[in-house]
Amino acid sequence: MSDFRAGFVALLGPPNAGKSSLLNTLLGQKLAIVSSKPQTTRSRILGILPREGAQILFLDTPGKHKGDKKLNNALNAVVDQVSRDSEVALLLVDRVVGWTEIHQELAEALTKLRRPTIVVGTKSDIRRAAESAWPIPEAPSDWQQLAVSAKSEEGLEPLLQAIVEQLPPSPPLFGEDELTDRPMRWLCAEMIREALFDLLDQELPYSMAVEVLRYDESSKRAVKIGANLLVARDSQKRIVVGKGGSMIKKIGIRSRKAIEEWVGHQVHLELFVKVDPTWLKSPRRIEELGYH
Ligand SMILES: Nc1nc2c(ncn2[C@@H]2O[C@H](COP(=O)(O)OP(=O)(O)OP(=O)(O)O)[C@@H](O)[C@H]2O)c(=O)[nH]1
Ligand SMILES: [Mg+2]
Repeated sequence: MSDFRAGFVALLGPPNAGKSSLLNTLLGQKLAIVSSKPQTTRSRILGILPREGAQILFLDTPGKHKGDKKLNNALNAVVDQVSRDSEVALLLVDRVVGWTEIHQELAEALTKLRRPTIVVGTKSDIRRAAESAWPIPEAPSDWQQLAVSAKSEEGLEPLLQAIVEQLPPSPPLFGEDELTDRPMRWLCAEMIREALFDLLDQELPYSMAVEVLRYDESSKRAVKIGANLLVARDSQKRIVVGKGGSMIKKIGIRSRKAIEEWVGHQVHLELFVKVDPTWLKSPRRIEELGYH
């Protein structure tokens, strides 16, 4: 056991860099929700990967971004905290987009923290990505760079080896069968949020939150779940409910299927749309909803 290694590995980068997709692929299981819209992830998400002789504790983070709203502040605070708490950092660069101002900021912060950092070029399966300059010229020259694709799974094994080399000697920090520290209620809320990103127009999911109020496994037939979908305004409620309830029905079906797949059991899901103009403005409420 003495040469066992374990530690926290931060997944950092701007919105849409592919952090959550990479986490899911590395774990071989969906833990973090993914969408083509930026700023999908709102929380620090722990994903535990056992390896021969090592335990890698990935921390997915919200995309670092600019903006001065209360939610942006809370999300950027998560990024800063995870940067400080981790032993190794992965700085993800979407190879189609390249190095940005946000990468520069994150790189400077990581240098100050003296955090061992690996630059990870993502989405290498896309032709325009594969044709982009490599290694990324703007990244600090003493940092290792590795290209991966969460889709084709290329480059994952070398990345895992490089991470393990940087981990400190430590006994395992979590139990062997554990996947995450997030409770079931939170995972359900996230699955519902993913359906919102899939089905609703560009801006709306950003002003919405999901709160699972009931998670009841006492019935043999189905897990009973009740959740509130919070919107900021009446006009948004009308869109989420849809004509004759058509949209909320779609959201319900899509979320239920995702949750059933996850829990491996039949699910009875009840959704309520609730106007709550305050949640986006209250740091306490943002934390209560699990966005930390
Ligand atoms: N082709 C391709 N697309 C990818 C890959 N990885 C991620 N994507 C796509 O890129 C988009 C963003 O992926 P996410 O994993 O949600 O990105 P993220 O960095 O977690 O984004 P935020 O949570 O918003 O910060 C999604 O549409 C993904 O399907 C990849 O390896 N190849
Ligand atoms: Mg994400």
